[in-house]
Amino acid sequence: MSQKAALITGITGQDGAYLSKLLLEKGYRVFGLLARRSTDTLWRLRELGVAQEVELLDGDLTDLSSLVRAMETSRAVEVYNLGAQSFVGSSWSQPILTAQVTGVGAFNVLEAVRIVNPDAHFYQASTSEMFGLVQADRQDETTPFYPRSPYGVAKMMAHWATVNYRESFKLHASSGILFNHESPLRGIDFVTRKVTDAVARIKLGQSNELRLGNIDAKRDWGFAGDYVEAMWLMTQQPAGDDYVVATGTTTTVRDMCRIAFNHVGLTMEDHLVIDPKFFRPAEVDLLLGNPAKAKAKLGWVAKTTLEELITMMVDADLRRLRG
Ligand code: NDP
Ligand code: GDR
Repeated sequence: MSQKAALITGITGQDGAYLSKLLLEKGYRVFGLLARRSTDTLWRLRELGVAQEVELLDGDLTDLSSLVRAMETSRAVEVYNLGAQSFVGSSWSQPILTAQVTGVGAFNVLEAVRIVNPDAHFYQASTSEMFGLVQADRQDETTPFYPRSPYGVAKMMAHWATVNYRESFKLHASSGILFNHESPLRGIDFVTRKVTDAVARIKLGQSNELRLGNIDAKRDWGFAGDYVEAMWLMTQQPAGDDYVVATGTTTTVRDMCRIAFNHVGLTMEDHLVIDPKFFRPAEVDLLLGNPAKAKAKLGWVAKTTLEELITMMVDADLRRLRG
């Protein structure tokens, strides 16, 4: 049997790196869309030892022609749209860019699939940010959406485009409504990695404080390595569908932070400073997912606890800072 090809947008991001590794291990030929940047963006792929094995194609989510070429060159039978302006905080300062990359970008990928290979199985990286303003104690596939950031609004467009292309054109299109997932490869702006990096620096005497915004917010945090398996399982199903992917437990930013400080024998209260600069114009107060459908239909469950995740990230930051 010939080797299956997959195309990943956002291959240089956290999830792109873990998904590349997973698909390579499964024997896929892995292609990735590489956006033009003036700085090196391949560090995550190198970190997981897959930078030489993936095949990178120049392109941008805002450029349909580059996506059509990427589909033609890769002959992909599975397409994972992970590319996005994914930092919620920046979406208030760059709402139009976020809409174009994160919202219209998904339409562009769907169009490229429809034009080049409508039989390809498509995965959209949707998000618990779409639930936004709390309307249920636990969110599942039936919970109404109420996005609270330009990022959440852009992701709504991408999500409904996915549903619509499934219904209009019979594409095998799935939307994974993933709750927060983290790893040592997480971008430094996101709160878990900001915390683990700061804790490691304080432990090594390179810094003394950590400045955060709203530490009362609650998140359902899992490990990115577990979550990319759910993405792949969705594209293997007989038909496309929507799935919530979460751990089913929630924790405040405060308690997540305490785990990190405790792990290295430091007291959080000695170093944590609340800085109004990091509060958001509108907040998502509580995210707590119900992954029952993913368990029942995909056989997927989260394997990593928050304690294991945060200690793994602190240890990785300590190793990195020690050089
Ligand atoms: P990252 O921010 O780590 O990665 C984003 C990726 O998108 C990078 O590869 C980036 O490329 C690429 N990208 C940005 N702009 C463009 C563009 N104009 N054209 C092409 N590529 C572009 O995100 P994650 O890996 O954490 O998340 C993956 C996806 O899942 C995202 O869509 C995110 O919104 C979504 N998501 C993430 C969750 C999480 O908790 N991590 C939860 C739910 C959904 P470059 O490196 O060049 O900037
Ligand atoms: P989120 O993740 O917005 O949930 O989006 P982030 O880690 O940025 O924030 C989580 C919560 O922590 C609070 N917070 C802070 N956040 C940051 N980044 N920096 C701070 O200093 C700080 N202090 C408090 C935030 O207010 C928030 O409540 C992530 C992204 O990966 C999205 O792309 C993805 O869709 C969602 O997760 C699910």
